[in-house]
Amino acid sequence: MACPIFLLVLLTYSSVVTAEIVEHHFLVQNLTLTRLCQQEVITVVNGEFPGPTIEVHEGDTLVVHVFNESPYNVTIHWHGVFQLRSGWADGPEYVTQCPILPGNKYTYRFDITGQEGTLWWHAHSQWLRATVYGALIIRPRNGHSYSFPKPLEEFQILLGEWWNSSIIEIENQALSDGHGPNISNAFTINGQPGDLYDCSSHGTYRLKVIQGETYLLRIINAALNNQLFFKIANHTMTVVAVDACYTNPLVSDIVVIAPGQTVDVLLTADQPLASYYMAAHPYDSLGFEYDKTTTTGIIIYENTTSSSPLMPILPAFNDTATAFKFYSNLTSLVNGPFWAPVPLKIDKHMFVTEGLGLVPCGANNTCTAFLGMQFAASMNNESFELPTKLSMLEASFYNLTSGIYTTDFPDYPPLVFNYTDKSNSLNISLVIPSRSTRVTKLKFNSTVQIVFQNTALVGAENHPIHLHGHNFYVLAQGFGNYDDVIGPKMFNLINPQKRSTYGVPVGGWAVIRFTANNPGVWLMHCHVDTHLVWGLATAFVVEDGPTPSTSLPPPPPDLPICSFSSKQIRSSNKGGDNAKSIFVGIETSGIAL
Ligand SMILES: *[C@@H]1O[C@H](CO)[C@@H](O)[C@H](O)[C@H]1NC(C)=O
Ligand SMILES: *[C@@H]1O[C@H](CO)[C@@H](O)[C@H](O)[C@H]1NC(C)=O
Ligand SMILES: *[C@@H]1O[C@H](CO)[C@@H](O)[C@H](O)[C@H]1NC(C)=O
Ligand SMILES: *[C@@H]1O[C@H](CO)[C@@H](O)[C@H](O)[C@H]1NC(C)=O
Ligand SMILES: *[C@@H]1O[C@H](CO)[C@@H](O)[C@H](O)[C@H]1NC(C)=O
Ligand SMILES: *[C@@H]1O[C@H](CO)[C@@H](O)[C@H](O)[C@H]1NC(C)=O
Ligand SMILES: *[C@@H]1O[C@H](CO)[C@@H](O)[C@H](O)[C@H]1NC(C)=O
Ligand SMILES: *[C@@H]1O[C@H](CO)[C@@H](O)[C@H](O)[C@H]1NC(C)=O
Ligand SMILES: *[C@@H]1O[C@H](CO)[C@@H](O)[C@H](O)[C@H]1NC(C)=O
Ligand SMILES: *[C@@H]1O[C@H](CO)[C@@H](O)[C@H](O)[C@H]1NC(C)=O
Ligand SMILES: *[C@@H]1O[C@H](CO)[C@@H](O)[C@H](O)[C@H]1NC(C)=O
Ligand SMILES: *[C@@H]1O[C@H](CO)[C@@H](O)[C@H](O)[C@H]1NC(C)=O
Ligand SMILES: [Cu+2]
Repeated sequence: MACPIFLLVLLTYSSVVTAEIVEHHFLVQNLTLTRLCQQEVITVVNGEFPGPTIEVHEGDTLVVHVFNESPYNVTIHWHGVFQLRSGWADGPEYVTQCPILPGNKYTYRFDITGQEGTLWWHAHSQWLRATVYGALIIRPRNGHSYSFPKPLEEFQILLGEWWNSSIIEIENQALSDGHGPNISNAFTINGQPGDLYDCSSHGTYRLKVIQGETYLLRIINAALNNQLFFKIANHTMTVVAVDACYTNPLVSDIVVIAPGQTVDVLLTADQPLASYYMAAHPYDSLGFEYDKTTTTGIIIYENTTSSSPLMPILPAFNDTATAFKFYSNLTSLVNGPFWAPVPLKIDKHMFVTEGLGLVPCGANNTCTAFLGMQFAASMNNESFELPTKLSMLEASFYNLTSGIYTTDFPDYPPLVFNYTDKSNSLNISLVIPSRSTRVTKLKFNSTVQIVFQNTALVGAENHPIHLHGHNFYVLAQGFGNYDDVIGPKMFNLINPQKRSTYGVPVGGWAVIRFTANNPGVWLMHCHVDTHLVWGLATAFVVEDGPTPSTSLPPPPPDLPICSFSSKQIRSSNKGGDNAKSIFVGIETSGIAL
């Protein structure tokens, strides 16, 4: 097993504050391992599954050299990291960069400022994040402490999803058949399915605790397509942070976690000496086919003599009431670090419907899904397509957006109808979205409020929406159609939870607010990967601010290229405004991108 090459360089030093450069080398490569009684070749980082944990302090600079030794195009996303003025390092393929081709490399370089807690990193190309993921832990900078009592030890609990096939084959097959992907064969805790699956109990994740002590569990949902219920037999947990934002302590016997989200909990070993299962299975709001299996790990009290762990009772797969209660009951710790009050003046209002749809069957596809069509998904009836000739961020930076994206994403749905009425589910005049790469341009530092309204088209479902480059406040949520008289009265403007991923309730709505303080191109999408490739996405182009310190610097020289012509554009780049005018010249002189 290869070890990550790890290097610390002292950059500055004072009595209170130290900022370091934390450097890693990520080799993306094949790994053959056995799960569920059979061998599988998967894509991983540094021969580890899950991948290496990155540990930094707030204020550090992270430098990760990614070498792609895998057979696939790869990019890495640093999920939840603000990437202030470092959008070139955000990672989603064709949004902020072209993919790193097999045999190539790219160095991600960015500062981690103004946030601490649990985040994670994952591939953001095809469905490779199924196995290309790991934890990214941001601890308070020296001299600072957590907003909660210091735990004895910290453990990360990475929840994942496993197929006993190549995930790329699963994806390709789903896209060409036009239906949902094959359901997974297992869920995993730190890469292990656990005792309830065949051939798996030898590897089950085990966590040792001492009676009376308190531990921090950093729970990450790295599953591709499933929200999860997570419980520990006979124990409650105290939530202290979500998505690297401190929360008021919330005591709960359950954690509900959507793909992309993180939840930090304190666990006190306050039960009799014994061993206890931690277990996770899906919260499935749709009710089509899904993986109904349960992954487990074991918490073992020191000096226990009992050998058979107690099993928690998980909620029913469709227990929306439990999911809603957990998701909506979180509030921010307003006297904790990095809190900023909710902006009260809104510069831009948006109302975004989201949900599934159907599009005509692709040329060589088989399309066994509804009405002989294939699945799609959309926001405001626009099904998002990634460009392939140039990344959107380069297009924005060089003012070469023609053929890459347009800035006319609608602020409101094109058609008003009863969004949550299930009798519309297969209404042919409503279910077929347009395909486009439409985005929204935002002035630097403008404030945005979005009402997300889930539809019942094709199937009503909870969609976990992730915004890159920003955290947002979750002001309110509910079921049915959003009512703009009742809704605002429900807003929590005092201590709403802050997140970068939020599950909009099935057949319901949620209202978020954020400040566009980060110049760049930022994807906003459903973190269910199946829905992302079907088009449940859009992006924000946040303009530069008035000063160099509020503007996006030029791309790093090793930013991967999509094609020869984008290389040509880059090679004549000297950076800055001068460069921009040169590229406009190239475009108007007719060089095809
Ligand atoms: C990695 O695995 C894939 C799929 O099994 C295979 O096609 C490829 O040759 C392997 N590459 C290397 C370098 O082993
Ligand atoms: C998906 O499931 C079908 C039906 O069980 C199976 O025939 C097919 O091989 C599976 N696809 C992959 C890529 O494993
Ligand atoms: C896949 O995983 C299941 C367990 O869910 C197992 O029963 C099966 O044998 C595995 N292999 C294949 C080829 O389906
Ligand atoms: C765990 O909880 C169950 C039911 O609440 C109880 O019957 C059992 O005695 C408890 N076990 C331990 C070891 O505390
Ligand atoms: C476990 O047992 C050993 C030996 O009896 C003892 O030294 C140790 O303190 C015990 N640990 C706990 C947490 O009780
Ligand atoms: C949940 O599923 C069960 C069957 O598995 C069904 O009886 C029940 O009505 C469902 N509940 C909801 C809220 O859909
Ligand atoms: C969670 O909800 C309960 C009532 O359902 C309430 O008493 C409690 O204060 C809430 N906790 C938080 C942190 O909002
Ligand atoms: C469909 O398949 C044919 C024959 O394999 C191929 O020539 C054509 O390019 C394919 N079309 C698309 C859109 O993939
Ligand atoms: C960007 O391009 C458009 C159309 O080609 C042009 O009108 C505009 O002035 C350009 N902006 C900059 C900053 O170069
Ligand atoms: C929308 O549809 C729901 C479910 O069918 C229904 O209960 C509700 O009354 C409808 N709303 C309006 C305004 O028609
Ligand atoms: C952003 O807007 C806020 C509130 O309007 C203002 O206080 C702040 O100075 C602005 N920040 C920048 C960098 O312009
Ligand atoms: C890999 O990336 C290159 C450059 O963007 C692209 O031409 C190619 O189609 C990509 N391959 C796949 C399998 O997506
Ligand atoms: Cu979704």
